[in-house]
Amino acid sequence: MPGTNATRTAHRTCPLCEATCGLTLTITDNRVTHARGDREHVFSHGFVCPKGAAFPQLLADPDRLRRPLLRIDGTLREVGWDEAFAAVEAGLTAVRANGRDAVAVYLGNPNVHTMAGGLYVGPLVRALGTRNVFSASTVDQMPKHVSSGHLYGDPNAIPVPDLDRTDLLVLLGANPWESNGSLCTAPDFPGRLRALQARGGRFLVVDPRRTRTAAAADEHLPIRPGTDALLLFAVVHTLFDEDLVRLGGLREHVTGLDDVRKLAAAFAPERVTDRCAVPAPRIRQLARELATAPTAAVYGRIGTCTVEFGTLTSWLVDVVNVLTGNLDRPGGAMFPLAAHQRTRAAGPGPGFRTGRWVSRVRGLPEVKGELPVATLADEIETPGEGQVRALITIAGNPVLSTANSRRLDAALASLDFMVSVDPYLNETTRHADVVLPPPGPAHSGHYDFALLTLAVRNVATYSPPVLPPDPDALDECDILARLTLTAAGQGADADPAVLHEQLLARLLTEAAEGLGRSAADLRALIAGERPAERLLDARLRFGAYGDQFGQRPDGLSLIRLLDHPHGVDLGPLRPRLPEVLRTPTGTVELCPPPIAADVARLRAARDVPPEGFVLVGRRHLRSNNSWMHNVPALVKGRDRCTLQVHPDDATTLGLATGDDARVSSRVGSLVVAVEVTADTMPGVVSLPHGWGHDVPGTRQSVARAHAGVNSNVLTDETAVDPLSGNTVLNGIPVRVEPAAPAAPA
Ligand SMILES: Nc1nc2c(c(=O)[nH]1)N[C@H]1C(S)=C(S)[C@@H](COP(=O)(O)OP(=O)(O)OC[C@H]3O[C@@H](n4cnc5c(=O)[nH]c(N)nc54)[C@H](O)[C@@H]3O)O[C@H]1N2
Ligand SMILES: Nc1nc2c(c(=O)[nH]1)N[C@H]1C(S)=C(S)[C@@H](COP(=O)(O)OP(=O)(O)OC[C@H]3O[C@@H](n4cnc5c(=O)[nH]c(N)nc54)[C@H](O)[C@@H]3O)O[C@H]1N2
Ligand code: SF4
Ligand SMILES: [Mo]
Repeated sequence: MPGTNATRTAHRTCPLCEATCGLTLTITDNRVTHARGDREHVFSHGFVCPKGAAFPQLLADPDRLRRPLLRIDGTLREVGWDEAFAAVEAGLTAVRANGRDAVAVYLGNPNVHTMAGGLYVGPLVRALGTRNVFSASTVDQMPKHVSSGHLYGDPNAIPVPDLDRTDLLVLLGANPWESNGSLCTAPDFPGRLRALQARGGRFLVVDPRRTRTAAAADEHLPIRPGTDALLLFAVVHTLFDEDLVRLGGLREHVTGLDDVRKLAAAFAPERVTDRCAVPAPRIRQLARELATAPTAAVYGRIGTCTVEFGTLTSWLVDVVNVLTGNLDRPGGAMFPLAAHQRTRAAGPGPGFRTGRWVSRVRGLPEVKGELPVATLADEIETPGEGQVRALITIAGNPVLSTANSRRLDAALASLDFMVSVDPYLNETTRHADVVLPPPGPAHSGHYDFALLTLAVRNVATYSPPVLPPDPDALDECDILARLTLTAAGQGADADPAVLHEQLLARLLTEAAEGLGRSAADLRALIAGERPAERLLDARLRFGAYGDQFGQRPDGLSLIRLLDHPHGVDLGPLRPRLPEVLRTPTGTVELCPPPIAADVARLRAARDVPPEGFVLVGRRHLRSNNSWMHNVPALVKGRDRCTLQVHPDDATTLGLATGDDARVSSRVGSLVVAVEVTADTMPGVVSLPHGWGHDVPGTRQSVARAHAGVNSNVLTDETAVDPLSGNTVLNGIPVRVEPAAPAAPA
């Protein structure tokens, strides 16, 4: 309203990485004009990073799609929602004539940052009834799920390091100074590690590169990429060898200890040191430090998951925590309990299985209901029954994010039909026939269904939308609901409210049984103006801290969270064994047979001498995978998409900073500017992922002007961790040479 001062503040959880910081937003005339850290937030206490501070620029991005796009005569044009959904129905129906598996789905990372992703992706996948479900999980953390599935019987029971209370933290392949943490929700992760040091504790970093995290650490142990499983097995070996195993209170909950001891016999520190480049005495000392610290936690992330032995490494992280008595105790590695989760009766469970079906072309096992994205191109390209002919992408950019992306790019171009739910026309969505853009995050409510289950403190925050809906927009929950109803054969014009109520009724039926009340009674008590809010209210009220629909009046509910815009603190993590276990024995099964069976492969690798260069990735604080390079504040400054090369290697190769190098792998080749730095190990070169924005047909003008190169042109889709199907993205054998060799004299 001109002439009136329409400025207000609102609070919202930042959805841009896993740290879940609270933002305080300034809103002027229904525009978010400023963002800063919410000083009163119970978890982030005012912390904000440059991405959170750029929230207003991200929302205002003129390249963001505001209306659906439909391909008409080869050109994407803006259309209304009804026309877009009618085209989706026609396209899917035609392809599904070849069977349900002909339609594939790819679920990208931001699904863990939206309520729509948390609540509606599951129903959509079920309605599609396809086995061709792919996600960013298999270029990320699937090894951790497999390890947890076998160890604890629940692939989502992932222990997190108790950062705020530990005395010794060992980080492998994680760089929270840039990433702000992952599979460990901890706003201001760096501040928490500085606090650890300030209270007399220490942290060590195992990484082939001297990252900012490594530089801040008490010690940096450089390691050859892909060899953390050897290092950790040598730690396990030492713990047994030097009689340092102390299960403490875990004893009654753990089985399989002797089997682990036998497997570890082959991995004495002296046997692995040549391969992993960590001195044997240092490995033995590390084992002693972990065993004798009052409390300690080992934590591994991208550098331990996206590698040749991803599942073995992820498993060994937890094995070390168990053997030193640090699993499930304060200061060790603990299982969070989020407000929307429920505890359950302790006792044997069904356990965890993978491979209930296998992929059609390569026979790769299903894990958690999905197939490895490394085989998506195979499924599209290979003719025969079950061939993928249509794809739905939701919040994903696999053309930049997954291995051998040139091949996937071409495969997407060959599809009969493609739909993307995405706010940008980018490297992936430019192949779509229909693009369905969700509104920006200021228009949607926020609760972190995924990330709060991984938080280093039990907290709960709900942020309602801070701006009213745009009349042309469709909430992402409604977009996914309409897709679900379309896939379920109810028609493109079916009312999404039908699905919203069905999902709520399902939750309330379960709660009603648990509480001995009627679902209708509970329905009458549900609060929330929007579908996602009502589903959240049901989960919170029946959850571990819930008001049980009035039976525990001081318990949590949506209303309670709305009354606490800075979040509700539910306290430090508490021990959860044995309640959390779902294995058939009801114990931590420390030596699961499928994992033990993979140890022979590691033993064989132990003695193979390393040769040539290997490529690893890296993250930068101002990036977020592939999708935030269109925000001017986040790409300003010097070119970040460089190939880091160690000075000794640069000399041998005849390369200097600023020179162009050609990097080639089994699958592809690219040219990139060199940055000579001692921060990377000799023999290891590093290139960030998520760049390469110079392809035709996208609508991201800022990103195009800062294009960079796509590192996944080099990663190999045939290299996967066999147990999880996770792609190997770190430790890629590459050749490096000057791009323009000097003319012969
Ligand atoms: N070489 C190499 N490759 C990697 C990695 C690596 O370390 N090295 N890391 C891997 C990891 S850990 C991950 S998680 C993957 C990520 O892989 P992807 O999830 O495929 O890629 P992103 O770049 O995160 O793409 C996110 C997409 O979501 C869209 N988006 C943003 N917000 C929303 C929203 O609210 N709703 C919807 N519907 N869409 C939205 C963006 O426009 C973008 O298209 O990349 C992986 N690729
Ligand atoms: N700023 C920013 N933040 C992000 C993201 C982003 O793109 N940018 N992405 C988000 C996502 S989706 C994720 S999954 C998280 C990832 O969070 P992190 O895992 O903390 O992030 P990375 O920076 O990829 O750290 C991986 C580290 O592993 C090292 N490494 C590579 N190979 C090996 C190896 O074989 N062994 C060992 N020990 N180390 C190795 C690399 O040098 C790198 O320093 O970050 C999230 N946060
Ligand atoms: S650290 Fe993550 S959650 Fe916090 S402000 Fe930055 S991007 Fe947002
Ligand atoms: Mo990720």
